[in-house]
Amino acid sequence: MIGILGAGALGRLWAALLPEGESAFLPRPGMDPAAPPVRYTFASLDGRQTIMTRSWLASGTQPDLVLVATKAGDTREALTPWVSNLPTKVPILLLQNGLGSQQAVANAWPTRPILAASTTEGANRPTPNEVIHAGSGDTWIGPLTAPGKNHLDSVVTELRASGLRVHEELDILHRLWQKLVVNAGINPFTAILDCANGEILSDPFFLTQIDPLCNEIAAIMQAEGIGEANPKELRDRIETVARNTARNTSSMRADRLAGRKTEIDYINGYLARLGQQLKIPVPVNQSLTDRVKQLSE
Ligand code: NAD
Ligand code: KPL
Repeated sequence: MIGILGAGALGRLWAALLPEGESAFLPRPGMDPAAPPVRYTFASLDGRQTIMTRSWLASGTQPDLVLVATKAGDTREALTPWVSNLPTKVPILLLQNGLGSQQAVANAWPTRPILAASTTEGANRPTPNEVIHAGSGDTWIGPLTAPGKNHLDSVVTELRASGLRVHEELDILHRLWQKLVVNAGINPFTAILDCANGEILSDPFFLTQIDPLCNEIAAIMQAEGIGEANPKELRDRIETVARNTARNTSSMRADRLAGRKTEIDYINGYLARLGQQLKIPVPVNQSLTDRVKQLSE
């Protein structure tokens, strides 16, 4: 049984696609164990709508894998009450965007099999009882702690039952960095300018900030040993994704519009903290972080 922690857009996507009866949501502490199951309408990529009924994990039952689908800022707190009762052999897979939350979990429980995923699947939840599988993508999974390596094969195999494209990635940190670059170069601009991804490309604010931003990120990646990072290549990658997802509302803009806390602390905020530790000036990452926080908090 796969336990899914976080019954939001991504958690409900996995619950909808994994074989029925093989996953259950992990209840929050203190939740009534007899709470009614989670019911929602799930719209597949082809637009077909299905009513899903997915239960909460019954008390006394142990999951054999935990998928953590909370926002980055909630992850460690959400996991804490579960980890103490979870057998040490149960792998924990973190699905968060950005960086910082994954390392916090791996550092808190280094002897547990902790893995992370980087996914380009897209799901959103326009109303509380509706989840849309908005875009198909790829999901790479890799170990964050040494014991995680022993579970990589089995976790990937178990999750392929969803029908999603799931791959093994031994250097998952590198993959998470690639996604971080794209999110750092698109998300704050769309949130600040309140525009779709493609619209940033011709905006004077983006055009004046993108090169200094990519210089900061490349210097941090170099110092952290995350492979070769050429500022021009980073900018090309950011602009290509912005063009390919031109009509999308980014997750950060969506959070801002819905009045939810954004994940800026794990995207540009993570880069700003790392830059300060490494004594690399990070004025652009810091000001983007401050501006997004002013807008949404
Ligand atoms: P979401 O806000 O829709 O879902 C998060 C869920 O976690 C919410 O239902 C919330 O109530 C729940 N939660 C918070 N604290 C909890 C706790 N202590 N115990 C149990 N549940 C708790 O967010 P999402 O869009 O599903 O994204 C989740 C993560 O996945 C984010 O880090 C996001 O960046 C990443 N991600 C999402 C997508 C996507 O398409 N939605 C794609 C890639 C990555
Ligand atoms: O991952 C994304 C997000 O919105 O968080 C991008 C790639 C920017 C697509 O919208």
